[in-house]
Amino acid sequence: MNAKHCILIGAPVDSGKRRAGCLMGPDAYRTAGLAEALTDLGHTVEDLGNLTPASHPTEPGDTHLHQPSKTVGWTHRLIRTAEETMPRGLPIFLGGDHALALGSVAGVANHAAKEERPLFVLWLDAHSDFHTPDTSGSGNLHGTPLGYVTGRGGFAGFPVITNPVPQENICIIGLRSVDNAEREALQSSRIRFHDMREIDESGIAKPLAAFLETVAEHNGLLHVSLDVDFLDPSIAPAVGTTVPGGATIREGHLAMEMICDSGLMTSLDLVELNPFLDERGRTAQVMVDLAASSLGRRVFDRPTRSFL
Ligand code: HAR
Ligand code: MN
Ligand code: MN
Ligand code: MN
Repeated sequence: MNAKHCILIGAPVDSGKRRAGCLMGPDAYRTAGLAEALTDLGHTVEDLGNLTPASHPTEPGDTHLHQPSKTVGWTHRLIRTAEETMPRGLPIFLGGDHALALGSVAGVANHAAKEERPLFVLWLDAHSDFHTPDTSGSGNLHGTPLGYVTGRGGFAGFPVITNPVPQENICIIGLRSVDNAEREALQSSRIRFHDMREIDESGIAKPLAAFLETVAEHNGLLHVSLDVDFLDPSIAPAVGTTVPGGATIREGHLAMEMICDSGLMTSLDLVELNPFLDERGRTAQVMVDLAASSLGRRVFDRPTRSFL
């Protein structure tokens, strides 16, 4: 693949849920050799280090939400960082929990609007993360980024979404834990979603190829958001919200290899890694290997131009 300028952005966001530990994620990816893997593939790598949230008010006492002010601070910081890095490379957001995607996706969407190109989002996750603060039973904002970036209401105090991602530009793959409020909202939305039952029956390549074709047809930008819990906990235990029955190592790599072959990916999130729950770094390593597959690591070149 063409050499890219990869910009590593440490985003030690830990405010999106109650169980702590995702703040260690960026350094675990560095320790597992992410920069070296990308350099070996011929890319240039720039590491911005670890960001901090923009200044934010103290947390309100009167809400069911967990640390909304801190997540607002992160969202401001990450929108600006996405806008700054997109024109000059391929930003890789090293989480941090999935609340970082409120900012990464919103910022990338602003860049896409400036370029007058549509943004597409591929969400690889056990969960749909389509809540609003009002529908979230847990009050954990890592369950809300797709609600936020599509412009659903209820995000008082958060940066106003100026460029909502159209629902039909989103594809979720890997679902096996969806709350009732999300299920209803998803089913009446235009989001494409594929649960593990469907992946079991027809494989992961078919829905992914169809989505990539759509992105290519529209000359879109493609943001990929890879949640550790997309993978089965037997291969990726280091996540607070394990759900059995996830993607296998080969399903994960096939998805990333197809993304690579498409040449479409313009930004990437690696989220929800909690190194405190890992076993000798193996989950961090799997995530680094998947990122490498998305950026060209392979055994043999495949000359085909089609996505399947
Ligand atoms: N839907 C549940 C909630 O809102 C669980 C959300 C968990 N989200 C993640 N990221 N772990 O996908 O609380
Ligand atoms: Mn998620
Ligand atoms: Mn998840
Ligand atoms: Mn591979």
